[in-house]
Amino acid sequence: MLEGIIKIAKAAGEIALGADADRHVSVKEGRANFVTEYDKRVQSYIYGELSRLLPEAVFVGEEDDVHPDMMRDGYRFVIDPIDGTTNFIRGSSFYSVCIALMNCEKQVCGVVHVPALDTTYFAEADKGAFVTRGGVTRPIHVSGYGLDGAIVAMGTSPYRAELITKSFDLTEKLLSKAADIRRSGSAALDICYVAEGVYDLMYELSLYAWDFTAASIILTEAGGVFSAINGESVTCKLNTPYVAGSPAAHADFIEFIKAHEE
Ligand code: LIP
Repeated sequence: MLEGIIKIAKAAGEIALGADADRHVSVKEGRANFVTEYDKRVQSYIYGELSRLLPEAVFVGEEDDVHPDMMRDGYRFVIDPIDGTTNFIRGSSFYSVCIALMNCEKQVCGVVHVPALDTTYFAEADKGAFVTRGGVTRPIHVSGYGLDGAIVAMGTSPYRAELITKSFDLTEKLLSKAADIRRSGSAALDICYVAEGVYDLMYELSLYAWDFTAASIILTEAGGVFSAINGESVTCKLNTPYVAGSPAAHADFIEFIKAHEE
């Protein structure tokens, strides 16, 4: 199953790589919440291929017209066809094709393919996490960093204006302990960088399941911790504030949030 999903993610990535200069951009609800013809085309391709791979599965995808409750029995694919759409529109390499397979609340496997970087992160439950980059595959594991000296990634959205000040206030506070801050524009890619030990923590005050589910499977299989920002599980929530980190950085972050909210 995992090999088949990886093959589909890579083929989907070729659609994005072959995009016209005109991405055929439209705006969803809220300021700068972009979607392109390619987000829809990639999602449609992925749905068609996965339906052949696992006919009994249902789908939750960013570009669906209606998003069902995530608490569903049986197999469920959670898909972001292009995570980092604004980057994709502007020609940045930091966008990813995300495919997660869940069986109710159980993580089965996750694939995050970064087409423009020839990089594919993948993991299967209880079998570890891996990255294939330039044709070379190796296991990945989170770092040993706590919050002190950590590379902290964060995300925020112009279309969640009510969270922007809180996001940057928290980032400023974290920078009193962290080594530096990063913000790629693709949550899935940032979480995979945490899984690879390149970053140590990633948080965002509001993100959808299609942005984080595949990457969270890779992160936990790489020894990382993924939770809501208060430490609770997020497996079957559609939209939530979340934090991903090495065990030490995640624990420090949860304590840091408690100390700065009191
Ligand atoms: C993106 C997220 C990112 C967030 C952006 C955007 P999309 O997902 O991955 O972390 O900060 O605002 O939501 O919309 O490009 O799939």
